[in-house]
Amino acid sequence: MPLTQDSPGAADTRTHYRACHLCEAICGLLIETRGEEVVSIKGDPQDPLSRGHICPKAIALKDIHEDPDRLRGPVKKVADAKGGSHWQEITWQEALDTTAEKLLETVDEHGVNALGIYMGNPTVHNYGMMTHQGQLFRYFRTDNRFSATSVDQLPHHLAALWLFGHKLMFPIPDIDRSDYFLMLGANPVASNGSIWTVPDIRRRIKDFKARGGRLVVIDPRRTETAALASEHHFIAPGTDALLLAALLHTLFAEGLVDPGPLAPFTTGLDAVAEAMAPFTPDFAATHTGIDADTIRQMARNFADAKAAICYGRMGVSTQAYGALSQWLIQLLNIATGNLDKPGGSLFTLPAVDQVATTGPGGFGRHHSRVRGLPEFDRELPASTLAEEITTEGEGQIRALFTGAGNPVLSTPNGRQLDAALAQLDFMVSLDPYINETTRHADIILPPTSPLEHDHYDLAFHVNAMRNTTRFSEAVFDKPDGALHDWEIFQALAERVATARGQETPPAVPPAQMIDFALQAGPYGNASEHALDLQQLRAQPSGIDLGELQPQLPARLRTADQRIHCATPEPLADLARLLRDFDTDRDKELRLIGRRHLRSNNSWMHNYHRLVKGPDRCTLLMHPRDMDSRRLADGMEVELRSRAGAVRVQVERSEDIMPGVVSLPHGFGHHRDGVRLGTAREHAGISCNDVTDELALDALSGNAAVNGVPVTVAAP
Ligand SMILES: Nc1nc2c(c(=O)[nH]1)N[C@H]1C(S)=C(S)[C@@H](COP(=O)(O)OP(=O)(O)OC[C@H]3O[C@@H](n4cnc5c(=O)[nH]c(N)nc54)[C@H](O)[C@@H]3O)O[C@H]1N2
Ligand SMILES: Nc1nc2c(c(=O)[nH]1)N[C@H]1C(S)=C(S)[C@@H](COP(=O)(O)OP(=O)(O)OC[C@H]3O[C@@H](n4cnc5c(=O)[nH]c(N)nc54)[C@H](O)[C@@H]3O)O[C@H]1N2
Ligand code: SF4
Ligand SMILES: [Mo]
Repeated sequence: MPLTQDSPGAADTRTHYRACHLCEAICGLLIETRGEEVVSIKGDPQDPLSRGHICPKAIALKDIHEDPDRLRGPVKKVADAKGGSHWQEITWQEALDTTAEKLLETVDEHGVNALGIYMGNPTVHNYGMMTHQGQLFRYFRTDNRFSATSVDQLPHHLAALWLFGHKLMFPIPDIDRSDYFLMLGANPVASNGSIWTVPDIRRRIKDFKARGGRLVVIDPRRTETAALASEHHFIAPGTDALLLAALLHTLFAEGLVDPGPLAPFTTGLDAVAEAMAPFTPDFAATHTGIDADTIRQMARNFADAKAAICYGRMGVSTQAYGALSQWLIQLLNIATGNLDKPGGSLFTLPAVDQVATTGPGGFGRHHSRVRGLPEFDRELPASTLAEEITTEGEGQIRALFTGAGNPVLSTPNGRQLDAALAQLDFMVSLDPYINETTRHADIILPPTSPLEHDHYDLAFHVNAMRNTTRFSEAVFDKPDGALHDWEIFQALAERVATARGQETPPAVPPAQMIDFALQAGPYGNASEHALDLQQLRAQPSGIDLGELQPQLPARLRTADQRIHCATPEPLADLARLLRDFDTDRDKELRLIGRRHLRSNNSWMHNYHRLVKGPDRCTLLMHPRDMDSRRLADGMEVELRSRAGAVRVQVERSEDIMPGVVSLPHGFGHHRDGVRLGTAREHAGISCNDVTDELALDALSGNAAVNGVPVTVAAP
């Protein structure tokens, strides 16, 4: 229950059960409050998934709530006499009326595609944004929709759609029961896991190894995760598809392919075998930097393990062969019978089952106007947003809606987008901060703080390594006059409907939708659990629904409930891979990213306890590469690509592969008008001022923010 006391004393201290929504690990928290103050934040040992785990970011929930820079009410940009502008507080009535009017005006005058929409990552961490954005956007069926998906997990969705028939059918690594784990391009010890909700990963890796499990990490950097691994191999950025194809090549060549129980409903492996023929371990060795015998042995170890996992994340998704790599990863799991097997990778059965309740997703049904890039799930690649704003003609974006996103810092060639946003006729942002992106808005609509609304992890139970379910009440009452994200969507939808002479959509709170979905779900009315919201409210640490279970073929959403391995799109993409690596590649340096435990994309640099300490926005470079360029540790260097250049401090490191440099993303808070006081003191520079909007995975349209060719020199 939310707090209501006016004059709290020590006796009024209350403990709230709450999910941390900051990352995909969804840890259970115990938050102690006294009146309006958060007194302490601890891990909830009773949480069946996180078992008391917590990371330093959770404490920042207090900082977010109390941050004086966080907007408490809507603001509009007003021009000054001197040609500048300032922000003026306005009423919700004015903010919502003006926004609805401007959006309608844009589409009435210029057609529906004149409206662009960009939704950022925190959308999936805030269930009201997921349940209610459709209330508004159904009135604006624009082709120009964008999200963080296309700088992130788009290849995972495609592999899931192609092989299993639904964009959300992600195979989840069952580390607690596994013997062998091949991990590519992921650093869960820093990220806490992604498309793999796995709180307390450090302990799980230790337990896995103590049981004799072998963790093999493939990464151009010796990461925090690599440091815990049984084996770590450097790999040249963007060459994972060659390694994965060579692993499959070896399995086929040595008769190690055995899909086991998957065989009766799996087709197309013969065609895959044929397609893998040119991808020998020797070919892969030349380009990846991992020698051929090591690759062969890796394939044998994978096949020999009682239960094995192949998993890849950002490093393999956001690179030139993202979709191909994710498809090959699942083929390895399938070909060795490790899919749908305890200790391998399994599908979840979440209490609110999005696989059953959302559409499967589609690909390439329309293309972007300027560059002809394919849509996925009705969204276009974010790398094309700037040119869709600046290129004149029918369908040019003139008004933009952004929600919970910061594409100026998070999408390739952010500087170009930064300039493009300035030329919009109208921009509105649903966001609590004036950041690098929202500073361009005409109106900012700030929602309630996270602790002021209730919470259900609609997205992350789908990706979790154990089936659990949990509902969190709001910790604090909503302040007078404040609106939740979902209420803002609802209020805008009501105005648009009224203007269009249509019936206003009913306002059903997200919690009520979850109640319906729980009852209709796999543990609902038709099951012995008979779950509903009331039960979840009564057990705020969460309800354990058990380990992941084999579910195939019943769970498959392909038309004939089979896995068709010979997927035409990635099979055809193998020709591109072969062609690209047929000749010796240029010897340019390659830029990759990196994440830090106390950071979260672009938006958590405003909390002192998360940014204090040494500057983290440095360029890691191998001593060999520094010496050949006569660079000294700590020196300011110029990092340059086709798209742009930045000055950054170089940091000497043996942990990075020679030929590779690494820079975190999400910094660059120095820009004019950004109202993030603490972040500006640790401004750093934006990695995405160097990444290239033309560097894409040609198959999926996903941004290739890893493996960008760059030069580094003394300025
Ligand atoms: N070079 C490079 N670029 C990358 C990446 C990389 O590894 N390297 N990673 C990519 C990835 S994986 C991602 S997901 C993207 C992220 O890209 P984005 O989603 O565009 O950016 P975020 O930094 O997550 O922006 C979060 C914004 O949401 C707001 N916000 C937070 N919570 C809420 C809320 O509850 N409601 C509302 N309305 N707003 C909220 C914050 O104030 C902030 O403005 O960046 C991508 N960009
Ligand atoms: N602390 C913290 N946690 C986070 C986030 C955060 O910003 N900070 N962001 C959240 C989000 S939105 C996401 S999507 C997840 C991401 O979760 P992860 O994918 O686990 O995190 P990253 O650190 O991006 O890991 C990518 C790894 O790929 C490596 N890499 C780069 N290029 C290549 C390549 O070509 N091949 C191979 N094999 N490896 C390569 C990088 O060195 C890096 O170690 O993290 C989430 N959790
Ligand atoms: S690991 Fe993620 S979910 Fe857990 S406490 Fe840290 S930020 Fe929150
Ligand atoms: Mo992400």
